[in-house]
Amino acid sequence: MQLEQARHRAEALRQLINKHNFQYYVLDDPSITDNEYDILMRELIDIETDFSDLITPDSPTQRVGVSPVSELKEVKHLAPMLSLGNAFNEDEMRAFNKRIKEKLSVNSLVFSGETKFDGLAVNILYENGLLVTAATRGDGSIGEDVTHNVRTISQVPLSLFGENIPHLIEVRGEVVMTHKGFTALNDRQRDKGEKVFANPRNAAAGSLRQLDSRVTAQRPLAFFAYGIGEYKGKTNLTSHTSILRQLKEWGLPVSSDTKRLNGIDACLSYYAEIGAVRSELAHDIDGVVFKVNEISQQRELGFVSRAPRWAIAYKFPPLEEITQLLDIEIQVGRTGALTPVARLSPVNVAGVTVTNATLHNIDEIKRKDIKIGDWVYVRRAGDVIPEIVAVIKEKRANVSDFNMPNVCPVCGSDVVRQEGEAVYRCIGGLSCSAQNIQAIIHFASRKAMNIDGLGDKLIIQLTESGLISTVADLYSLSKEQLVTLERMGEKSAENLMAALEKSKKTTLERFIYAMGIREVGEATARTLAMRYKSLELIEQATTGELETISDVGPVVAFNIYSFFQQKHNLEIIQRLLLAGIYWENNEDEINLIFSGMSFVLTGSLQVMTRDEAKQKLISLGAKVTGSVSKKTNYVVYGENAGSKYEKAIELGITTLNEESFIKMLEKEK
Ligand code: JCF
Repeated sequence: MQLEQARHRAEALRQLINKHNFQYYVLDDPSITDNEYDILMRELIDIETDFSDLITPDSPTQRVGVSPVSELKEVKHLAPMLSLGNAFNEDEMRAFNKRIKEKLSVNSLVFSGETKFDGLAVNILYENGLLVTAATRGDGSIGEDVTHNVRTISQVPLSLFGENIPHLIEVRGEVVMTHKGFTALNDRQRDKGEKVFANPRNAAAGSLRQLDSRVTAQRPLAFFAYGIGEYKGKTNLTSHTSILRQLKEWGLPVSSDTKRLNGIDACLSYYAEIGAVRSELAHDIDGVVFKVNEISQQRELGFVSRAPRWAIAYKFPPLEEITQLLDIEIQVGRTGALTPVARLSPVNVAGVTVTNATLHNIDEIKRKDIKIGDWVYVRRAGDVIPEIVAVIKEKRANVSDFNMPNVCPVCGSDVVRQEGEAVYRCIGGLSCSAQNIQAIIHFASRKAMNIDGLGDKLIIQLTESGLISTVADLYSLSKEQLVTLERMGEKSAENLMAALEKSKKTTLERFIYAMGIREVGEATARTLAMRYKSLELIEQATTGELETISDVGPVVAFNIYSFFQQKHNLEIIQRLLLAGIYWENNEDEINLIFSGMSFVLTGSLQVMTRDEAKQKLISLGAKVTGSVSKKTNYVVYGENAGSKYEKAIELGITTLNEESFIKMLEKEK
């Protein structure tokens, strides 16, 4: 290729790639596939390898990082980077409102509201549209030069595009890390035996202040612009919201949660709205920033020390706190799996007192190097169970190692760990009261025997009072016994007795599922019921025979076989049948309503996935095929259904939209 030709092609590629970068990283709306993007990148890299003079500082190839610097140099900001005053409650917000209304002698005010990202503030200087330097906030006047690192953040444009590009502009924003990126980074760090970060903010800061930008390039950093500093150029920026709009038009990422707000009450509602969705956001935020929207009013208000009078951060409580790990206890589940649970010194995390955190399994404890007595960061993200993020090693003193017990803490049976499994199990089976309670809970559950009103708490009450010890005992309960329980009235006792009676009529598949055989879920239970049609035959099946059933592998076959080898289990089954549990012994009872019928699914379904619909149909005896023919009985179509739908119409086959399909399933239940 000739130099001139290469120059043109490289320029075109850069523009194209930068556009796709913007669509992907800023708008979150890519218009080409990753593969197509890679091909464009590849071509540009090839040209720049052949003609190194053509490499420009804003080339998208220049984001991979460069050789390490020896230290971070100092950079003086052209305009100082301000800090923000804080408000912690409504009164302080109203005082802020009153203060500025008086200063401006106005009756009403328009604010802008935005989420306050919990990351690291940076100042990016663009000259004639090109990224020149990027610096941390530092003390507000002088920061550290992190240009080499900020260049690796895909969201940050290396050159601005669009209209009215100023001769010079300082863009202010926050470098952050998503929760997802943070978790993945910490996992990688642990695997490599390197430092883990306590929270996304620290991880973002650590990543941004790297000397080696090739490391930064591997870190999942994001950037949001929230304002400008020094500015030289034509301007029509008269409000904060217009600044944000303009930044976005130049290709800078701006938070989508920004809102123009009329008066203080609208601000307070906005704060509540953001607070309600805070835990669902991809990034940590530590509050909401309110600004007087009009720039002319901002000028009039001015500053107190280093903070603008016209802005305030209304803070949220932190989602993460430090507390001490007092002990690690073991919970025993239905299948005997032992789960370690952290007992914490009670700590209030964003309004909720946290005393426990899940530790998942021993591998997790080892990975995070958690020891009893450690000081730890606990984090509450959304509704999920609180988690220990990391240990504060510096505070470690008088700690003890945690080991999985050799015997079950509930029943004293042996504990075993199968090869390749992370899980330890108590082998006590139903003689272990913990497993027994979970087994009864499973037995009574909706998809099993469906005993209405028999919930977890009541089952624990019944076992602890000695009224029942196995599922078979449920059917010998009397109303007189039930009313002796705390919080159990006449009416509730009667209801439970009726629910027990009603549950006696069941199906073979429900009954098998209710037994709680390990790894025998609804689907396997149904298969077994359809295949054998009788409990006696399943009881007598050998592992070899069971393995011939599709979806039943050696492990499940063994689980089924050994379940029925145990005398205890056979006795319970006997007692249940004697108590009057029954099902019809013929095929019809197994609800094969679509037996012999052929279905085709096409288009995208909204309520269930196509796979779920397929499983459901198969379980009801239908055949689900990929193409429409004269033998097809029904075509179920979702959105954007194409040729299969047309073919069905052509052949005069009944078509069902999703709604009618679901209605049909419900009617047939
Ligand atoms: O998101 C932020 N962390 C944030 C910080 C947003 C803003 O609008 C800010 C800020 C710090 C100072 N505005 C100023 C003036």
